[in-house]
Amino acid sequence: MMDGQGLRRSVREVFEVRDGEEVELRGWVWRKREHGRLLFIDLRDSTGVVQVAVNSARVGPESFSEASRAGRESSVELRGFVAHDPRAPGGVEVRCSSLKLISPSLDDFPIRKGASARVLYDNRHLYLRSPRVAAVMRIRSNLVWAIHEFFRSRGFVEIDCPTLVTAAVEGGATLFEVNYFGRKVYLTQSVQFYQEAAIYALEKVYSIQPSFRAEKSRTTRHLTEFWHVEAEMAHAGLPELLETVEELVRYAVTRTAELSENELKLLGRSIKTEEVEGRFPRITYGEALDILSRHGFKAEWGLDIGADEERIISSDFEKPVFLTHFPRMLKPFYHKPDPLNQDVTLSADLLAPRGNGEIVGSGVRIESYDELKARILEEGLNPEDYYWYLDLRKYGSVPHAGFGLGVERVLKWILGLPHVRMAALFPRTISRVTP
Ligand code: NSS
Repeated sequence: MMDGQGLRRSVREVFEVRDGEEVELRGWVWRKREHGRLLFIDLRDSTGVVQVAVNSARVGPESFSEASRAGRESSVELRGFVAHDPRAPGGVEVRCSSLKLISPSLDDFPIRKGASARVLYDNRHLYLRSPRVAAVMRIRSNLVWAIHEFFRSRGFVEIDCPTLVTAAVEGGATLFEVNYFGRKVYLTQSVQFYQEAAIYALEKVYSIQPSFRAEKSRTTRHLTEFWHVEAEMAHAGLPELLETVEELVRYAVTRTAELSENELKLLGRSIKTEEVEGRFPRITYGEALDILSRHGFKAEWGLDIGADEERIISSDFEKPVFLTHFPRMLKPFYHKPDPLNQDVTLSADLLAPRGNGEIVGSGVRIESYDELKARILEEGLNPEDYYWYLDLRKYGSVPHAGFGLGVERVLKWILGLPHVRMAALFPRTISRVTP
């Protein structure tokens, strides 16, 4: 039926063309209202939603019958004339001249207003069609784009690392096991060790790929599969590390806001770019304990800074705050002890403001072979599992540092989402691996 290629428009374009222009649209029926011989279809495509008026007096009987049969989420193709009409949502409607049903909905669409989170996520494959969910996914795409821009402009080389691994990076408790031809291997928690190998060839590297954690905790910020932005730099110490993390977060947040104007308008949200302006405050683990004591916590040396503690600390700040110099016993073996105080490490977590908690984990790595081997043994680990990681310290070791940032955690913070699962296309949590 539809042959006028020149008339084809996206929904967003309809709001920009002049009154009376003829357009051809393809999309899905988002909502429909019937008033006898007049139907209103809210037509959705990837760019937005526009009201289409289908009047039986103006379309042929065939088009009207197809429009009548088109239930929610049916796919349709139509032609019509753009009318600027203040009664229509957004001030524009398309007055339909012909309509073809591409494919009807075979059942009632399972997602209705007021559906529970369970129904929404059991039907994530259909829930994605919601313009609000789609807007979050576009913003996510913009954030990842901005992160690539940052690293590329700084001379980092993107590398892709393995997902199947044989040893833990972030402790054995959260490893997922995989049966690898009868041998036990794991899903990666972090590509850090592979990046450490790559800096001897490329000096500054980054990766954006999934990490896996068998997190037993049911919180609003833990996924079992999340997208991890990681970077590693040769010849870097704590000052350069914090500088790079700060600049990345500032650039990524500001640029995402700039790229996502339409989506933010649709969501009725704004990204608080003022939160990332200026230097981020830096406090030591010891100073964090003081803050916690003031809030009534029993904050003794060695206290693990978990979700509750992070919430309290980050509520005290209007910008992201670096928490530095964690005690050795709280951090994985690869963290370099501070030469000025061997009890603490040259490590830093970045906590997002407004109680959002950790978005970045980072640190300077042990560069000495003997020291690294001693730490592996001290943790009760088998040096043979880490033979190649130890090798890196045998041949021209250099000071180096790196970090990991969670994509979904950053989106949760900047968009004010109540749960990280809203930032993932198909979230995986302790209680969900489908769809
Ligand atoms: O465990 S981290 O704190 N650090 C690492 O994995 C280092 N090996 C990274 C590195 O230096 N290359 O995780 C880093 C970040 C953390 O701050 C969160 O933003 C995110 O990864 N992360 C998560 N996001 C969602 N869900 C879960 N379970 C999760 N775990 C970490």
